Amino acid sequence: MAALDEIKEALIRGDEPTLTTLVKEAMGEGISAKEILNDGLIAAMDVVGERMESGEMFIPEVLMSANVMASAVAILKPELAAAGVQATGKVVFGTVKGDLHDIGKNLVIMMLESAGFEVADLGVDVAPEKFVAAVKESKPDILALSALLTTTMGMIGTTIDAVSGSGLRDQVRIMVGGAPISQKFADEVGADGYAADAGSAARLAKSLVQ
Ligand code: B1M
Repeated sequence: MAALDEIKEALIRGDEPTLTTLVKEAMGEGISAKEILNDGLIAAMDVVGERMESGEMFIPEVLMSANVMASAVAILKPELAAAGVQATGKVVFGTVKGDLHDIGKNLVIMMLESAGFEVADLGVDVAPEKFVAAVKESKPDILALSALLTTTMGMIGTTIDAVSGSGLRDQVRIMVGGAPISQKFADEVGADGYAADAGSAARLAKSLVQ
């Protein structure tokens, strides 16, 4: 679809004015927010990742695309959240220590909030002891851990061990996700659930609190 291709190109270029105009136009043409997100914005970030890996794009350009994506997501948010229901449970969420990626986390948070969860966002580069302190203090139903790097995914296991070590493991369900994470990895580190994307993360969270 031409509109989605144009959206992809504008995001890859980091061209915010064009991107926000195109996203609004696409919504006006009846393209769903979900389609714009998945087939436009997330698809574009995959291209950005490939170009980053091949050395065609550098960190400042990748950051520009990342920031521009946040503006586009803000436009989609009301429609994505439209299916929202009343409070479903409390979640403490963060990207693990050593990892600065937060676009995926923020999308998952948006979907959790639209599914009615109250979410405390601890941000990025969150140390295991900070997660433990937050679980102790906020008593969430779910602890949600995100990791985007193969070098930081092990920190998910370290964090779960820290929660167990503090005696809180049986008081909270733990869900994990991020590009290098799999169901097998989630099972190995003793998580209660794994989700591959923001939509399935919201479904998983609901199932964990039932
Ligand atoms: Co980085 N980066 N990055 N990066 N970056 C990746 C992840 C990479 C795959 C790119 C590549 O080389 N192809 C690669 C990792 C390779 C690996 O580990 N195997 C990589 C690298 C190497 C790095 C650096 C080491 C680069 C360097 O400095 N040499 C460095 C590390 C910094 C650090 O964290 N310590 C780095 C830095 C950065 C930027 C800061 C420039 C920027 C991040 C900006 C930001 O997040 N605010 C950045 C970006 C933007 C990317 C790519 C291009 C895009 C990530 C993204 O936002 N995707 C990425 C390549 C790619 O993914 N295609 C890449 C879109 C987002 C919607 O998807 O985050 O996967 P994602 O989230 C999804 C799912 O994973 C899932 O749902 C989300 C929505 O559907 N999900 C969950 C995520 N968390 C979940 C939690 C859940 C459930 C589902 O439950 C709790």
